Amino acid sequence: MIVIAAVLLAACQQETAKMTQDTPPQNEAPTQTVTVPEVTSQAPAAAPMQAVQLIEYSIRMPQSVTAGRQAFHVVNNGKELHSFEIEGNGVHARLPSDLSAGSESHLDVELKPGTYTVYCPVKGHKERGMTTTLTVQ
Ligand SMILES: [Cu+2]
Repeated sequence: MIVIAAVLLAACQQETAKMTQDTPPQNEAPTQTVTVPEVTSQAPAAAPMQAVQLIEYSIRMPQSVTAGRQAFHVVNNGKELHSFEIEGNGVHARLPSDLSAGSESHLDVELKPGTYTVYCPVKGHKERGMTTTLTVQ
């Protein structure tokens, strides 16, 4: 009797699982409609994503990007604390907080054509090689 009840329950749960699998698309649709305008207002032109890797002691990233809004996706692949700062042509932006090993963050910057200096602002790291030049075209 318990077995049957369990089987019935399992069958019932499967049915519920199927139901919930079928349901999300319908549920997601209104949520997406609500979310999209919010995202759009934050990133008007869907800024291109630039991957940045921080290690001891260098910064791996594209040497040139196109002008406009750029989204830097910064990952600390090193063992020490690192950060990401970009400076030039009146722009001076930095990650809101330093990144511990393995963590990542984003920095959105509006860049005009020109040359920018990118470096790790953690003490002594720039001098050890965590600096590079970014050309914006
Ligand atoms: Cu560093």
